[in-house]
Order: sequence, then structure tokens, then C-alpha cells
Amino acid sequence: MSAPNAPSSSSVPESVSEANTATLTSALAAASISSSPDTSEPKELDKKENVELEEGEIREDDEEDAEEEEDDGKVKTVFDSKDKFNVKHPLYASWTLFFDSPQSKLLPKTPSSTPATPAGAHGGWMDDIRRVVTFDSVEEFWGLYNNIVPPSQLPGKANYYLFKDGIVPAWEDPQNKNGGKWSIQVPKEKSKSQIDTMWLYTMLAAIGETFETPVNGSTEAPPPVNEQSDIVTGVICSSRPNFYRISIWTRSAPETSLPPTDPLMARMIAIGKHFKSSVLGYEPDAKLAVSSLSTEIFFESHVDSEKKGNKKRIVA
Ligand code: MGP
Repeated sequence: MSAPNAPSSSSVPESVSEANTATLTSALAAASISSSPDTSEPKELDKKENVELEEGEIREDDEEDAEEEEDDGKVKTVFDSKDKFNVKHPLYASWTLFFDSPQSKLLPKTPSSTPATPAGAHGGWMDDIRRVVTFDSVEEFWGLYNNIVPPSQLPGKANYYLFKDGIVPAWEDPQNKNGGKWSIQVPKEKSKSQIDTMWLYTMLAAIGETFETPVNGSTEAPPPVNEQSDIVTGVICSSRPNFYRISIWTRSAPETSLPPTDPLMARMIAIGKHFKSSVLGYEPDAKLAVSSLSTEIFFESHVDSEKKGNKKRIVA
């Protein structure tokens, strides 16, 4: 699998920069990525920046740029101009990225980073999870993706949560409380080079809503579940000291005793199989190695994941 040709965007919301610089400083330092201004800017540019302008005066280049933009009035996508596109490609839904790490727990909360939930709701679970940004277009997604630290560079205990806007990454959210999750866990050492692509492709499948589409080649729309046409509420990437985990959260969870022909069970199995083969690139029939650090791709209801002992699971 090769990563798509991702355009970059220079207009990243302030909250993204804040999350990067404040919460991921140690990860950036470890990866020798400097967050200080780039001093290799061409000299000429520096000179221009320092020229003082009279009130109302426009720098010559800015004037030319403005004219250029006004003049043609044509539709420019990000593929025509990575900085000056004027048309965005909307997603089916808005998505919000949340983040937490040991460092983020120490930071004072700001309105832009605090989830829109009262403190103490969800048993305090959401109190340390920071909302990074909400986006609703392909371009904003890439702008965000190109400016955040990839999972392979996160500290030992950190999580990215990408959820449909209005849903928080907690079992207690009304959209999650009857649901569950498909998960895979992979050993850190062996998977460092793959985890970023695994997470990128999982996010793309989520925002592209491909988990909602049947994967058997049928073009029929998936059957509605309790009149709710979409079933995926969010995706999570967790970095732990010895492993990574990627999860897909769903708003419904079938009883494990249901036959594969049951519409909800069929739909859930289709999501797991799509995740396994189309998103993560495993052979559909591959038996994945299970160890203390790695798991098969399995589904578990949130109610079951809270339980100790034997849990009822569906395996993809
Ligand atoms: P985890 O981080 O999903 O599991 O949940 P992990 O990675 O196996 O454990 P970790 O200790 O390495 O992080 C860890 C614990 O967080 C759970 O056992 C719960 O106590 C709590 N927790 C997790 N989630 C997803 C929720 C949630 O949605 N709501 C609440 N109230 N607690 C949660």
C-alpha cells in the first residue's frame, strides 16, 4: 500500500499548533523535529518581510497575488494550487480529532481544547482528552494530517480519537453506549514502520465512509440499523509502551449468538472484513499471530470490554 499523494495546507487552526507544540514537545524532540521557525528562509524573503509599509499600502507581491486571484475567478482545487485553492471537497460529515497523552493531562484547559462536555461527565473520562480541531473537507483533513505528529512518534501512552462531530470518544456518549469496537493490537517494535499508514488508511476509510458500504462488490446501500444509516462513530489509535492499537467504534453491537445472516451481524462482519483486508491489507483468510502484544481483529461490545474475564468476541 502506498500513501496517497497528500497535498499540504498552510492554514492550520491555532488549536492544532497548540496541541502539537504544547503536548507533543517531547515526542518532537525525540524525533529531532524542530518546532522553531525555519531559519533557512531565503535572504530575499527576509528583506521583504522587514520592509515597513505605509498605512493602506500593499506590498507589491501581495498586490500581484490579489490581482491574480481576482482576475481569473476560476475554480481552483487543491490539485491546481496547493496554497490558493478556492474550492473544497466536502466530506459526508464533520469530524473532530481529540488527543490525550501524559503531557496533555498537565496542561491547563483552554476553550478550544476542552471537549464540549461538562467537566466530570463520563465519569471524568473526558476531562483529560483535548479537542484538537473539527473539519468537514478533504483539504482540511490533509492540512491537519500534515501538521500532526504521526502515531509512530507519539510517547508511550497517548491516543488519537477521530469522531463524528457531536460524538465524544466515551462509552457513555448516547451514540456509543449501545455499541462496541473492532480492534487490532500490533507489537510496537515490529510495527513502527507500518502504524502510520495503518492509521492513515483507517482515518480515510472513516471519513470516506467506506465502512458503511458493503464490501462484497454489491452496490446496494447497506441495510439501515434502527433507522440509523451510519454505524461507525469514530476511530482511535492508541500508543502504549509495547504495542499500538487501532479501533473502530460502532453505535450498535450485535449479540454474539446471532447468525451471520442477521442484518446487523452481517453488517458488523462486513466492517471487520473491510478493515482487515481493504484497510489494513491482510489476506481476507489470514490467521493473525496472537501474542501478549498482538491480537486478531476482533469485535467486542463496550459493555463486554468493561467486564473482566472471558469476553464475547467476533473475529474478522
Ligand atoms: P483503554 O485506554 O481503552 O485501555 O482503557 P488500555 O489501553 O488497555 O489501558 P491503559 O491503562 O493502558 O490505557 C483504560 C481504562 O480507561 C479502562 O479500563 C477504563 O477504566 C477507562 N476507560 C476507557 N474508556 C474508553 C472509557 C470510557 O469511554 N469511559 C470511561 N468512563 N472510562 C473509560
